[in-house]
Amino acid sequence: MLKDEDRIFTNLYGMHDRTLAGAQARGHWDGTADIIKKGRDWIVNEMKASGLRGRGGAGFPTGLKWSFMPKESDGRPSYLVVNADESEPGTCKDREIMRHDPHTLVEGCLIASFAMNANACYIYIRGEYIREKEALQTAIDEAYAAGLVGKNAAKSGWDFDIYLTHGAGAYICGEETALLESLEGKKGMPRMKPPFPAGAGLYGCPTTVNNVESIAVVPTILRRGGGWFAGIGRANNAGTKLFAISGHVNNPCVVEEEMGISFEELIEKHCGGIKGGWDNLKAVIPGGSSVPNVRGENMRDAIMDFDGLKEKGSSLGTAAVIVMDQSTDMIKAIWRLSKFYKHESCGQCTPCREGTGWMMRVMERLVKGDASVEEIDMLFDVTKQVEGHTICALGDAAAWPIQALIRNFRDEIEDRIKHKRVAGIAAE
Ligand code: L3W
Ligand code: SF4
Repeated sequence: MLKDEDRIFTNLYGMHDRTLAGAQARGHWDGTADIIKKGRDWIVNEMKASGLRGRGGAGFPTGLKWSFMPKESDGRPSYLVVNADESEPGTCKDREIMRHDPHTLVEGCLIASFAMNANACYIYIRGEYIREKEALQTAIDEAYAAGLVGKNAAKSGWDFDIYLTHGAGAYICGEETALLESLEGKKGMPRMKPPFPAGAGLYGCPTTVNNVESIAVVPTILRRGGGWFAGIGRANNAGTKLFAISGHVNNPCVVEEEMGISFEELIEKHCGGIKGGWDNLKAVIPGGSSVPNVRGENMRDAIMDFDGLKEKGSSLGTAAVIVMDQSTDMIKAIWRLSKFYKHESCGQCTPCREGTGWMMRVMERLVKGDASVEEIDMLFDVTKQVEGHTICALGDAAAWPIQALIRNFRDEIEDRIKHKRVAGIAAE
């Protein structure tokens, strides 16, 4: 359980003043120039020591990612790009940072950009996040007016500019290379990797793309020391983490907790328990809609970190915890996700373009029980042909929920087919 003094986001619920004055009163922007003056190597090493792993879904070590950036310019500028295109169903944690604690992000952008020799940072914010964009722009304007960003930012000797760009509502623009294409004014279609953005990113220049939460925790880590952050949670799973808990709990919420908290404690302490009690828990999607679902009875003792959820056959992902009780039609719930991924596929690679539509149509028939039992295995085979055979992770994201449905709820699918228990699909 996270101690109050270890909390990074002290205004997660917007109970306090989110302006620069309020942020400074809570300790943000304190000694920023001193951190920068310690130099790039110190910052990157401290980030490595902290054990921070990316908070956008993949969990890639942040300090290591920063170390891929060139130390000396080869004539090309370097960039930091912040991925604020939070669109993964169930995920709404970065939204709270940008709404209520935006200065954590702005200060983090300055320090991270300096560490990567970048004089400019672009924040790409989800199209639907209108109020969040306003809150963040206000924080950026305040920081410029106070000399915290701009020329000689925070009196550090480093010139730094920050730009906020609004997306247009496409999920795929949260994929880092599609985001870069969109920033360049093109259609948001993922690029082949390698080259990774650190080698050729925005306008072909060295670029690091980091999630909002990953950057917003940087100033506090550097003020308190990498060892402090590494001391929270378990080895390889360090730090505090924002969990966004939705669905059939008594009190859905976003909360900062210690990595490695048990699922039971997370739900009891912050959500007032499962609706109808633990026996009423049917399934959980623990890390945003892309990650495999887990049967309820297997979830109660789950350790909520990268390794703990891997042991459960799933993943921490974005730590968006979707709770489903016994009233949930699992086949219909996963069909709905299939529909989402089909809609959001950019269409440039065949297994995803054709596969997402094919999987959605079979799922639609399974919802109605209008299929043969043999088609369950055929559907599983198709998900395996999509998984790992596409340009970006959207193909995997479309395949994994269906694979887990078949593994965990095959009895329900077969029962639906055998008894033709028809469930309606509302027009959506
Ligand atoms: C240099 C190498 N850089 C990896 C970098 C790479 C990226 C990061 C992670 O997908 C996942 C996805 C969603 N040299 C490198 C290297 N990198 N090897 O490390 O890369 P990767 O490919 O493992 O993941 P990704 O493409 O960033 C992210 C999952 O997250 N997810 C959903 C996320 C949705 C949101 C949202 O709503 N905005 O975040 C949930 O689980 O399915 O698997 O920076 O360049 N050798
Ligand atoms: Fe586009 Fe899907 Fe291919 Fe990703 S996997 S590049 S979304 S078609």
